[in-house]
Amino acid sequence: MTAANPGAIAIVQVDGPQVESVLEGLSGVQDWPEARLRFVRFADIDEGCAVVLRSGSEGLAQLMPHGGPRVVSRLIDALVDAGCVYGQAVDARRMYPEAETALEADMLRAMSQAASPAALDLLMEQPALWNEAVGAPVRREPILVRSRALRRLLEPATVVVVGAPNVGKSTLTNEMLGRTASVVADLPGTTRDWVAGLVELGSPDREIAVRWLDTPGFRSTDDPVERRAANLARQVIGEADVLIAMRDPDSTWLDNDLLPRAPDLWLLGKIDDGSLIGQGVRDDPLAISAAKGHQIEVLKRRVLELLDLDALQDELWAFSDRLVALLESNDLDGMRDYVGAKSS
Ligand SMILES: Nc1nc2c(ncn2[C@@H]2O[C@H](COP(=O)(O)OP(=O)(O)OP(=O)(O)O)[C@@H](O)[C@H]2O)c(=O)[nH]1
Ligand SMILES: [Mg+2]
Repeated sequence: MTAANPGAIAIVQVDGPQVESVLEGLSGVQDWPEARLRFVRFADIDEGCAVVLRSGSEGLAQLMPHGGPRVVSRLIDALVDAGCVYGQAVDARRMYPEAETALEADMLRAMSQAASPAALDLLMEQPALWNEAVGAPVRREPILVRSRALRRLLEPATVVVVGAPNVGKSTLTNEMLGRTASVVADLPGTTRDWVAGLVELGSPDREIAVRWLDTPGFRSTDDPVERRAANLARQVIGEADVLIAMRDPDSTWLDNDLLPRAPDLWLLGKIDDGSLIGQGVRDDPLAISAAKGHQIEVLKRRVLELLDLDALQDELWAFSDRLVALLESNDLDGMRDYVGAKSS
């Protein structure tokens, strides 16, 4: 339940039949009447507030340690040692008792976790769309394919920029991030580590977040620091959903064997006079100027196209693991139940 960023106070929720004994084991305090907020020590980890909100077979407790990631992760480890199960396994209907259907509960959970604002409108449409859809035979395969692309609205896609040193990768990353995240210098080999940030693509009313990664420039070198940087870059390229190759008018493309996979989009940087445009392929790269901001909107659009997120409409989205499983197994009764369709 903790906010995605490090916060002052985290909330760790425990639910199940024995929340009191879990709290007792962790804090040494024995008496846990419902709704009494107590200030306790959480083993040797931290101190903070804890409360049992509901006892009994559907017990619910909340622990409020300091929000540092290390504290939270140690507390979770201690809870797991005490027999708790961590993770998304928790039924969303327990988290959102106000939801009328299982689908609606999962929708609320997805909305609370979505990386992209554009996910919200689309998620809100899902109860009505699915209710309508389960009345007739559903064409499963296209929905599953589409849903894999749309999943990137919940967990952001990763975009990685690679290229020789000094071609302007960090300048482009800074332009995308709208702040100075990467060190820019007229000195090849400036970036020694990868730098990442969330970039909003899409239109103002349909913002789509992607993780944008700058990498150190590659080249054949004996310098151990640069070599280490290149190895790091190769690691993050493996995670890329979109791989962008970049060069400038004075340099050539990276050797293909330096990269673990082929790029999806080819950029020619430092075209400040806007004299070229280009298609974005190797022989005809998309010409941009990060310094002047030329073609940056085109670049954003191309990335969204590659992710298949450029044209969102009100469409069926198997946004939860449960929906995907029901579709894959073609369980129509289970689907109607999940969607809460009125039986006819
Ligand atoms: N004229 C012009 N100069 C640019 C542009 N983009 C980057 N530069 C300049 O090119 C130089 C290198 O830019 P960086 O962004 O540091 O290049 P890089 O690819 O990150 O370099 P490494 O981190 O060393 O691999 C700097 O002097 C930038 O100011 C551009 O669009 N136009
Ligand atoms: Mg750089």
